[in-house]
Amino acid sequence: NLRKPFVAGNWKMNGNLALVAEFNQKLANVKADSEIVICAPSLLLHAFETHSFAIGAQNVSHLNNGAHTGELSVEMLKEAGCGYAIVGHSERREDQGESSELVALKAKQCVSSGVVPIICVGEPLEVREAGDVESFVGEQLDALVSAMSVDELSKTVIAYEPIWAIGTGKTASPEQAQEVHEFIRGYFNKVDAQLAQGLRILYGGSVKPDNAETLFAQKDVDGGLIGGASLKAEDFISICQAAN
Ligand code: G2H
Repeated sequence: NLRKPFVAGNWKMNGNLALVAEFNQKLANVKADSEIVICAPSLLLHAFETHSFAIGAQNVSHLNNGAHTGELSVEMLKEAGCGYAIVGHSERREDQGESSELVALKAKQCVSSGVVPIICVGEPLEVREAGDVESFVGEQLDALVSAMSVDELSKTVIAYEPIWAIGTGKTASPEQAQEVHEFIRGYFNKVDAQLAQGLRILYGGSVKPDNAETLFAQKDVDGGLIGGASLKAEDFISICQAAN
């Protein structure tokens, strides 16, 4: 397998300096063959001691520095030690009205500064029930392919997060996840075969220590984006080890 397993924690709007200190201590000697990233609130990033894992942001501006009140530029995040940034999480697509076109610009901005965007896609329940998952996710991917070159796309990570599985305790079955991951890889295969082979596609949505291994064992699942379970060091560590 030429794709190195990848596990990213998404703390969302949770955590504090005490939790960072706990993670610094408990993750210091973790042995895992996967790439491990913690995407914490940006104000906490400075406090991580990143010896055994990397850090990432949960959002980034698509613009350079300038008159954009409240935004953080990719260069600022980079200076804070970020190697990664989540873009287009469904919570932001919903709460902040981020369009797929904007998400693509954010991803492109990350790549231009050498930050790896973790680009989230995924369908709501009514789309799944209507049998339209592939056209819905396909449109989210279309926006990426129109804005980015093959070389740029090769410097990204994709996360498939079915919205009905996020924070609900309902996980997609390994077969449901594999089906969509295979569709996503197939989509990129039509763009460029080498791109598709190397692209890491993560699954996100209620991943826990007891379901991680079977999810990660699927052929096209290269790791996970972990929300709730990434807030407990022990759970997060065992999920990281399940990705080896
Ligand atoms: C999906 C996931 C992390 P959770 O949003 O991005 O969260 O694991 O809590 O469902």
